[in-house]
Amino acid sequence: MKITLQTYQFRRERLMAALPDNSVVVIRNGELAVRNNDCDYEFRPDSSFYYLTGFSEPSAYAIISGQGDLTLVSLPKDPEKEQWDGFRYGVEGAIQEFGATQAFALEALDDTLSTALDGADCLVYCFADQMLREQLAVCRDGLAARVRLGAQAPVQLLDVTNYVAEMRLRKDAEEIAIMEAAAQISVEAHKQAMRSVKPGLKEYQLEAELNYVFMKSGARQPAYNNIVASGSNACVLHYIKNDEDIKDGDLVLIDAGAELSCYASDITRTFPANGKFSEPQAALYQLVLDAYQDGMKELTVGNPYEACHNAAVKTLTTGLVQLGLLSGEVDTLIESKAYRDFYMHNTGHWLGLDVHDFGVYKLAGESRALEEGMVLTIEPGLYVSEDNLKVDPKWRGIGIRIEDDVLITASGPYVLTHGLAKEISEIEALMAEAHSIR
Ligand SMILES: [Mn+2]
Repeated sequence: MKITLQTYQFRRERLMAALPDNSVVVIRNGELAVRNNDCDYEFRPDSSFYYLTGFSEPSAYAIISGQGDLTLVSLPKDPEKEQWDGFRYGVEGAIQEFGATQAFALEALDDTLSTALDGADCLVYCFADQMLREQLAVCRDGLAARVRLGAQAPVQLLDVTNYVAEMRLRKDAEEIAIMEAAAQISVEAHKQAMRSVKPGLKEYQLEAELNYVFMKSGARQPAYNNIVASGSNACVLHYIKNDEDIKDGDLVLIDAGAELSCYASDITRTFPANGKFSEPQAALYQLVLDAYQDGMKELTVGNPYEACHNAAVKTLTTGLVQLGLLSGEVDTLIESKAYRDFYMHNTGHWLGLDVHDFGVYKLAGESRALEEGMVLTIEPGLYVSEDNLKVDPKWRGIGIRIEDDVLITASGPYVLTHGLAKEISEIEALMAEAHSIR
């Protein structure tokens, strides 16, 4: 599954059409990062760079000008280096394989930037990219110093971030196909985890099942660090140590998603280590599931983004009162955010090339309306701290989250992560079946 060259070209054309006349865009793909001594982490391209070029080598720069013309600056062909570190496209490959109108070796970066900026009115780059910011400042100073020789530095600076974010927010058919494929790999990984869990395993031994299914299915990496949290570890929202024993009677919360062609998926499921929810676990679980269902109803075209969260909060708060974890009037408890003792995060986020994808959530101070082609997560949860002495001890240390990936369509929410058990009866049945086979 691959994005076509025409799509990358079309994206660059759309970006340039959104920018002022005579703009030049400069973006950078990032550098290899050292893990230890002479070992690097595997390189993962910058999401926006990849979105506009499809080029995934480190140390690369893209200059976009005119109607979307691409100039690529990248590591040159070098047989000796390639013998050790692997293939490089080089100048020829950049033109032939990526549709660049021009390409240069990295050593020509300064001259290439200088030529590209000279005479442009508006320089567009990622303001948060400190290294690029400094390189471009040196380049602009160089042009300013040569003004009597006819050089002309751009006078306007614009941050590219929100322009690309708006484009990335609405997914096209190619992206949706990849995201559904990534989502379905994650569904299989979560099923595998539910089937193989048993008390006595280390959390990371269960994590191994996820990584096995991801890689076997064609996804080389998870989209983010796998969270495999048993018992009260589930109350740590980004728990990634994953090194404790899974105990009989624990719930296990897994938040993990495969990355495919740089697109993320993001699923959370919570299930009992021994295959059977206890009564308090089931009561809180059902409440989170009700909040999920009520939030899902709000994921329709034209509805504000925050409607899903508000619906989930209302359901959760109402249920917390009914179960006796909170006391008072529901509206007052929502107003005072009393639910935040048990539910301290939002009910979702944009999903795409980044797991927390680019894109603003408000426009002019108002929650933005959902549109066809947007992809977001829905992920209500409840987390009762072990130290919460205000609630009955039976609730303490329970952490639950249920999360799926949703595409907004004209006919309602479409769950990309479809087919994965989430009802209590479905989860218990899937686990019982696996136990009987084992
Ligand atoms: Mn998420």
